Amino acid sequence: MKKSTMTVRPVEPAQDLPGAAAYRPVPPPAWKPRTDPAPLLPDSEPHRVLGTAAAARLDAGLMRRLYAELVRGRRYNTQATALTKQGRLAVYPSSTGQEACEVAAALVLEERDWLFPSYRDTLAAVVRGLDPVQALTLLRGDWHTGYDPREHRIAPLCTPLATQLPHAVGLAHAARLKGDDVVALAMVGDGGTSEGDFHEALNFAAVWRAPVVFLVQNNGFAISVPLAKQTAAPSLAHKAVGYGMPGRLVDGNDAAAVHEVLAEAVARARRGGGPTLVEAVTYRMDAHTNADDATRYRGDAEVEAWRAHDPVQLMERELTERGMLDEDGVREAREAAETMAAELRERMNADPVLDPMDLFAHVYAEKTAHLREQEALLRAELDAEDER
Ligand SMILES: Cc1ncc(C[n+]2csc(CCOP(=O)(O)OP(=O)(O)O)c2C)c(N)n1
Repeated sequence: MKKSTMTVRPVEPAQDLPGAAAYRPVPPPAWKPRTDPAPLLPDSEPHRVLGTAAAARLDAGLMRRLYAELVRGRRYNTQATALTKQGRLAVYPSSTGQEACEVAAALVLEERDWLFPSYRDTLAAVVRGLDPVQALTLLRGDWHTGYDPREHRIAPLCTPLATQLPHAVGLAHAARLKGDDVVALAMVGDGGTSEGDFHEALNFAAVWRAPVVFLVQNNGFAISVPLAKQTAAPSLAHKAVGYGMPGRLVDGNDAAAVHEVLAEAVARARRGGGPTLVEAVTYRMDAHTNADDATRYRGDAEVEAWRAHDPVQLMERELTERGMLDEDGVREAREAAETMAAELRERMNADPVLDPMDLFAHVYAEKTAHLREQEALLRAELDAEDER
């Protein structure tokens, strides 16, 4: 065997190295004393208002509005789910059980602010004032989002997980640069927090102190994946600390608490204090969508335990006990919800008028030769059908 000619240099003792003095245990020159992350850490318990002494200071007008929207929201969810069974809606990711988050997120914003919803958040868009039929257009299977995002200041409902978050940060940062008084509120699920876009959005938001609020609806599952398989973090709100923003933990079924926490976060963002990550602990009562069977991955007992913590019931009970709501108030809210549902049913039962040529209309400024050929073929086919 050939002997190696490589010589091994003996390791020099550290003190002989140039600049060895810098190796002494002193902090590097750029090191600033670490600030205590405690103010950034979430509370150990989700913040609650309903059923606590704090409920005594509730604003009756705001609470009645929250209640009316919760009742309408629940009815909107059951109606939209029914429409999937009648073949009038292709898919519906229900927010039944999560109405407190949806309603509070919409009501906490000013008209000039922006909402960045995910596919599960059509209810938030409706509460913000969007026509329910427009809100369901995409889920009905149309090629467009159904509404003008600029007119309503509601970004398109995002199906690719967490992609709405960097959009929200970009818009909020741009608004700040322009001197516009705008806050962006972005909604995402617990599963969405594992996406790279979540990380990039929160990092940029904190570095730029962008006026943005991130609302994570921790509803327990990403389709069939439970939270315990999603993350090892003590809570999703803890993730805020790593980015340098406060993390807040709130009972996501307590509409008063969610509204309070989000209002504080929005106010903080508006006065230049930067972003906040809010984790709302809630539960998805229905399956992921009408195409999912939740009984395959969770038990009835768990669902029933959450049914006893229903967001509509929690609010109704509190307001009734405090004399802020009487039988007439309950009936009025339910009647208004029924009227909305009947109108939604009727309008969704009408066949939409669709032009198949739209398929070619809005993707390319200049169509490719291939697309032009397909367009001509379809045109000829439709004309031939018209003549028949
Ligand atoms: C980037 C990306 N990956 C995967 C999917 C497929 N997908 C659709 S919904 C979903 C689960 C999302 O769970 P979560 O973020 O907790 O929101 P939830 O549906 O519970 O509201 C997945 C993985 C997707 N839409 N986008």
